[in-house]
Amino acid sequence: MDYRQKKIVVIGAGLSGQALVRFFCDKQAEVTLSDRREEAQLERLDGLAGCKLHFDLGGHDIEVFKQADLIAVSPGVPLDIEPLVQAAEAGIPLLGEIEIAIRELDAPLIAVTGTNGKSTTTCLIGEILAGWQKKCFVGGNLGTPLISACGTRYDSLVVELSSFQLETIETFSPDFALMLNLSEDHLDRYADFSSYLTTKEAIFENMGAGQYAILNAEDGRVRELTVPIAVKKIWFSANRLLDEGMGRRGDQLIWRWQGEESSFDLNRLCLKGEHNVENAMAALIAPLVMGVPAEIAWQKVCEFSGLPHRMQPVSNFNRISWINDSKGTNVGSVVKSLSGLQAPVTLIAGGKDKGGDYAPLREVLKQKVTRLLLLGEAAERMETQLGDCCQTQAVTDMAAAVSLAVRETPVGGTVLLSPACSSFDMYPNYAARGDEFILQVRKLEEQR
Ligand code: UMA
Ligand code: ADP
Repeated sequence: MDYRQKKIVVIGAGLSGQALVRFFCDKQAEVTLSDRREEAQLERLDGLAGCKLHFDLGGHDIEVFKQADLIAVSPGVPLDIEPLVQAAEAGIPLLGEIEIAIRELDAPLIAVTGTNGKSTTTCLIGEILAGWQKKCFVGGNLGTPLISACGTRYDSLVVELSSFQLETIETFSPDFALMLNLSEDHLDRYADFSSYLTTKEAIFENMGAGQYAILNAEDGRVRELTVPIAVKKIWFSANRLLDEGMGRRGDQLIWRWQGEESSFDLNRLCLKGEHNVENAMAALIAPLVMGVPAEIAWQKVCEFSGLPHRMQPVSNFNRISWINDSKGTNVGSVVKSLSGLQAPVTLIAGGKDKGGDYAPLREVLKQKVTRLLLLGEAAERMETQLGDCCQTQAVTDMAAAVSLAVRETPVGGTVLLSPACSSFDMYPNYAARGDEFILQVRKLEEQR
């Protein structure tokens, strides 16, 4: 696309916004960066070094928006904010970061979505393709914006997509689209669960012949949502053998495709937990269809020991197992994380309330959790919905949570940070929250 001399307004000065500014500056556009926050409140703008641009900070100036040739929006910016509504009424085109990027890129594209397991699965696919000596871009919602891939030649692109990013796609059409699972999330942005599901479904909207949907056969919502899509479906099931696709027999994964069968021994897998078996299965499929030899693919999956902030073992201080699952940012993920642990667990949860129902946690709380410590804005609503399942207490901050946890968790027990909420009420992101948990545990170790 030719953006020379075009007036582009980039909204959001975070990771996506800074990468967009750099992209448009390189294309010699006239760029304005707009953010609702004042300059002093912004995180570092390191990504903008060397870029010539205008700023519209401390709010969005509707006049600036109305004079734009294009508005480029970051995923965290809701499309119904007043300045965007007015700009749309004035006929100003709007594109999201993913759509802008994909119009410039031309390598085989694997897109990963679903409610949970996206980052782990995206990284696994990246590891497999890198092991096949392919130059592979791995990013998206995971952390490196897709737009930063523009200008470099890649053999393949592996992109994690959130529902926010899927809201603004227009022509995006991946060669492989993975839908891992679907449960309630982001109800602070969507009117209801069904609007969230509709957004997720958009991943398939431009797909057609020669492309593949990789789907979880054991997730009823995934099955239902994908009934109408006209793309070749490849299923995976962690519970049973499949005639075609990735199934399971005991501790073997069985891949059946085009009359051939290969098997993968789960005993070699480094990753822990049933949810990671699902992620590993989902991750293998696209590379195998692309022609990666089964042994290379499995070797790379088995070597992968997981990402930080996802069921990350932190310490065995006081003979308690301390686990950081700060990326457990919705109810579905916390159910999975707790299911894989033995009682007694002290659970540290809470944060920014996304407006969903906490009730799906009730059963697993009763089985596994003896102490529930609640942080942040969501504490009150969580206590109301869950307070009768186990002993529950609101705490002011992570230091208080950790010091209570060490006093009240018995030897042999587990302290799990898995919030079921986003972090933005108290931290810049989930990683800062996880780091704070680790820091507080390290302080305990030092005090001893
Ligand atoms: N802002 C405005 N006006 C608004 C709203 C926000 O100016 O009305 C500004 C904020 O003041 C802030 C900026 O927008 O300065 C932040 O933009 P952003 O929220 O899009 O954040 P980025 O740093 O660009 O990060 C985004 C993703 N964040 C979100 O979707 C919330 C990152 O996913 C992603 O890694 C990154 O792009 C690169 O692709 C994080 C995330 O929390 C991990 N994702 C959610 C999740 O996984 O649950 C969807
Ligand atoms: P996402 O990128 O979708 O948030 P991650 O791979 O970062 O997913 O994992 C975040 C958390 O979600 C994990 O710590 C775990 O609690 C949970 N999780 C991971 N994979 C799955 C899965 N396949 N099904 C359900 N929960 C999962």
